[in-house]
Amino acid sequence: MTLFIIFIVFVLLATVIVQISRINEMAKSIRGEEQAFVRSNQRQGRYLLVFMIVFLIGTIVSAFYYKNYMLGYGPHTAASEHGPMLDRIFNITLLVTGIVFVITHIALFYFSYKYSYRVGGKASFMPHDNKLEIIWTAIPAFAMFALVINGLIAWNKVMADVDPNEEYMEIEATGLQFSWILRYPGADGKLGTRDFRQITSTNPLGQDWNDVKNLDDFHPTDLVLPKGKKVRVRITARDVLHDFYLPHFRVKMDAVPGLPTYFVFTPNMTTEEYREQLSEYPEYQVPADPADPNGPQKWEVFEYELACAELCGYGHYSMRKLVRIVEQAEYDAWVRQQQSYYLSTIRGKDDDPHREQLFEFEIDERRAEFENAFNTMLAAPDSIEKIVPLNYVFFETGSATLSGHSSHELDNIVAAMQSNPEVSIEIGGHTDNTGDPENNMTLSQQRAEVVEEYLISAGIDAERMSAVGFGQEVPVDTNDTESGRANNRRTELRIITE
Ligand SMILES: [Cu+2]
Repeated sequence: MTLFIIFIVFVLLATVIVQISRINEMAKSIRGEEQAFVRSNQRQGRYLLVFMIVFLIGTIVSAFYYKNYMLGYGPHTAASEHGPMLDRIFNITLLVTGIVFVITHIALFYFSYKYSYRVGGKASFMPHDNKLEIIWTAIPAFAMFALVINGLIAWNKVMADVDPNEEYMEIEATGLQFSWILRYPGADGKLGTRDFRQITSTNPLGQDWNDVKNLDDFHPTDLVLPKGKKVRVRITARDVLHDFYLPHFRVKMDAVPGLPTYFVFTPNMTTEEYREQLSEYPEYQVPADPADPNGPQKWEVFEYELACAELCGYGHYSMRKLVRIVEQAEYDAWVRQQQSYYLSTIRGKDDDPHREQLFEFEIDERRAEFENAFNTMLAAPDSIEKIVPLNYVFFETGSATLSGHSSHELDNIVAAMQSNPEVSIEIGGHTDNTGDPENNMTLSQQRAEVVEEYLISAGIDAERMSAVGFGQEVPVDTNDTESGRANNRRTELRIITE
């Protein structure tokens, strides 16, 4: 409908113009060719003058109306250290071109008016003027030179890479159709190596799991950074061109497949501080959701964002990520909550090259888990059965042969027995419920005895231990059933204190 109306308006306008020119033609023949020409020329001159004034006023009014959307002005100040410098350059360019725009605009229309056709008027003839040539060549050349030099200085500062000796953190952003995968280096502070040939559905970045630096790298959902810390972002793409764009930080860099780029910047305002600043502007003091006038205001729900600034396909719009700038302490807490991609997704799976081996930190974790369970039971009142599950003592199927790094857990028992000489234990053996119950009873007894023998050979007095087989009875319930481990468990300890 709107389109139709616009179409009709254009048709009517065209008709009016044609009619006016017809009337002009007729007037010409009535009043005489020359007189009509003079009149029309002067009228056009006046129209152009009016256009000049209306257009200039319009420009000024709109600039005033939209002033808060100019870079570095009002609520749109930069939230990074280099940001104000870029804003200044944009604004200097705007000022210079703005002045030129106003002067040429006035000259163009005013001269059209001033020199409109006059009967008997004569143009002055000036074939060449060196002085004029020099002036109108030199002034723009000088202005351009100043702008470009200024820009180059800023470019070199903004694009400077980090000095390897200074303190900075490095993260990685990989664009793909249609999302960003962020990668943080984990506790070692170093990003692991990647190889595109290793990209699979479970390994979206092609991280090389043989590189230990990869094992603690994590892929967070949001881009979280500490305020005041220099960040180097490695930027890559997996398929087509994308563009890593953080508008509030004046960060914008293409993500190119096969050609890593980077951007170094230092955020200097937390999300909270930026919101605080926005709260002073009326355009942010309105409800964030127009349908909910009593809901939070626009400044309260403001978030920094990461976007893709390259039209990379139909899902381009969905390449948005939340960016949060927080104080260092909050950042550290956030990092502690993140789980390494390797541990959460790859560990123990078929594509884990380390599945047969136990990492130092896993041994430590298991020790802590055992010590915690042992000490808790030790401190428990004597009225309850003090059962400590041995979650990491494994046996080969249908056999009493220890398997799968069981010695670490057994060593934990040795240590606990040594530091608690008053404690005696009963080692309980179990089996699953497949096979013959009688055989299972024997097997469970053998398993308990294998554990006992291990402890004896490690120097624990046999007097302090007994081994009992429970066959395929479900292990005595402990607070551990929720983890699902009770089903795998083949042995447990019962602590006896006299
Ligand atoms: Cu994109």
